[in-house]
Amino acid sequence: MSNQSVGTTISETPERESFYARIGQKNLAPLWTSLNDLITPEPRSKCMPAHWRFSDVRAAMMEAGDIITAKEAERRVLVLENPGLRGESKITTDLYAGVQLVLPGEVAPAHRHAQTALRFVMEGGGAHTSVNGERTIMNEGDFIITPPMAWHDHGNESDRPIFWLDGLDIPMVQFLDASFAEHLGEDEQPITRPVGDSDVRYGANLLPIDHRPGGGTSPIFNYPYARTREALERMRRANAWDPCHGLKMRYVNPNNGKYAMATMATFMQLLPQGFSTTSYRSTDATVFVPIEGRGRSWIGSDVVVEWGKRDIFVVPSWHHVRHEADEDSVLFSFSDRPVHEALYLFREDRGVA
Ligand code: 1HN
Repeated sequence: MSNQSVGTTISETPERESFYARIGQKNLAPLWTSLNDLITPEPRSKCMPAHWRFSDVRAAMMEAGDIITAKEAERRVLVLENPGLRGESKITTDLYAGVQLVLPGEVAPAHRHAQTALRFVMEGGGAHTSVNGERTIMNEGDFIITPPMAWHDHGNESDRPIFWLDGLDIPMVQFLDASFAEHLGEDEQPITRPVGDSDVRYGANLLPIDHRPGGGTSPIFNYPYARTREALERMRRANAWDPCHGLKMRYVNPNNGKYAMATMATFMQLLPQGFSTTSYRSTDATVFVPIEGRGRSWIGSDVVVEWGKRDIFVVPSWHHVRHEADEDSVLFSFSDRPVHEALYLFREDRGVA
């Protein structure tokens, strides 16, 4: 019963076909021919399990570095296109992801837009991004937020290339027809606050006495890896492993205890050497980026991804996933879970214990 489709298969007759053609001219269509595809018994997605090796992405990015500057491109990014959604600039049905390269001495000029962006630094360090008048230094493993309509520009004053993953809610904003964007007209925005200001102001389990939380985005815009990694390392001593996730934490907005961004959830998880998770599935298609370690993940019924440090892989909605770590492994991940939860659509299945 539960796996049965809503509606039945309708056979076509010449009379029906000619009726559909006639009403089509009046912008009308029968529901009974498409009901099965509209109301599916379980999520049915064009989004496919996918895997990008960092070595491939890095090589392509360095070639991109030879043919275009960050300034000319505005953002020198290679889009991670889900193989089931080619040409749509989507890594999942409602999320965008790309890998961005800023070479030493380059700038990516200031602009702002309605879309929320997350950055996850994959390789390099000592570059910076500025958000709303404050700079932060970007280091490997850092999770950095660009809130909606916040001016942002990036620069690399270090002596090595920096690569990071951009995750944006572009397809979601596109679906809602709510995109706005503008250029500042300058490479860099004016800096009005010292480096680290929002971290000390909002990231030390304290809030300014007259702080009035506004918007759905965390006021902390850089969650440094050093601190996240230290937390995971100290928690592992409790030896309290979740069978589905190992040790998995979510990044939090201190204003409200919710996710750090309104549209995207971010997580960091530790899988110790030799750990095998049990099978898990949830409605939020998830993008994983291992930042340490090596292992494999079984996705759905027929895909195995052998992942290493800095690879990227996708688990589509409602696909079972199971991870196995060959070394101590740390996996960053993000998804559209806040939207599922806000709309009471979130479901998860932790399997049978
Ligand atoms: C954007 O603003 C950035 O600021 C990166 O680094 C990727 C992809 C589409 C639209 C805006 C950035 C982007 C983007």
